[in-house]
Amino acid sequence: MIAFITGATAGIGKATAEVFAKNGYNLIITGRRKERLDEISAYLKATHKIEVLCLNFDVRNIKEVENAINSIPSDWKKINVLLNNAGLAAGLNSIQEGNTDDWERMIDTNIKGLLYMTRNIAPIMIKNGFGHIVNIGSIAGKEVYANGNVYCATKHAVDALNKGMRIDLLPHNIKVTAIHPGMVETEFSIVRYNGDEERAKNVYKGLEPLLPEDIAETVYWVASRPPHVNINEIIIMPTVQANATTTIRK
Ligand code: NDP
Ligand code: 8X3
Repeated sequence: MIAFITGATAGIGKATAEVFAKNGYNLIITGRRKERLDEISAYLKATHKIEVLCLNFDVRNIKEVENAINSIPSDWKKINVLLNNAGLAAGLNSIQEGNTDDWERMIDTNIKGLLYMTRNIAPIMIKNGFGHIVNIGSIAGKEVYANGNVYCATKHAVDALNKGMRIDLLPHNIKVTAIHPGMVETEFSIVRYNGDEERAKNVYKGLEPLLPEDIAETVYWVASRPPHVNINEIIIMPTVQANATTTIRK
């Protein structure tokens, strides 16, 4: 069994790689930080006795995506699961004060990156006659909060694409699932606040957020249902979070 995980150098993608490895999957893992990819690959191979193929590229760059996928050896093309996980929030500003570079990064990564990946992997799955695409959305794809404007829009797009893909891929025996998490403590907030670790820590202060492992277990659970069962989507929250803006803090 083979799982292809984008954004496996940190957070949810990294934790998911480990859960699939623990369950005997061979892995194709991706990210821009090559050193981290190589370290994670060495660790997973040694710990779980699996095979790992590292692909080092930026999901925003269509040529890099195509070259990386064209470079996959044929015995690695029996891809059972694609996890479209690479993504980010950049900034938290009102629409009138938004940074347009941040907008481009979010749109290019969260929407176009996910599309480029799907456009290149879905034909391989169609040829194989099986596959499962799992898209990481967000609670931000289900509701909108102050200053979340563009990030929320990108995750609403993921929600729509998840539904559209399921229809288009239905005749090809390809399952499509979205997982929409609330707060998960990863590098997400450090990236959102442009490296400001103090500000990022405050996001999770006084509450128990989800861990990347919680999402990883969920991804594995949806991918391990019997062939006749597809989980369309899951919204998964910390117990202390009711929606994007309502939490209980100590
Ligand atoms: P992290 O910042 O910890 O991890 C993000 C991963 O995405 C990294 O491996 C990073 O790799 C990769 N990535 C980002 N941009 C690119 C790019 N242009 N090309 C290739 N890879 C890229 O964040 P999370 O694990 O939290 O985020 C994973 C997904 O979960 C995202 O889609 C996010 O929107 C979503 N999410 C997160 C929530 C949270 O609270 N943390 C809640 C809901 C959804 P590298 O930098 O090496 O390229
Ligand atoms: C990440 C969760 O609430 O910061 O997608 O948008 S939130």
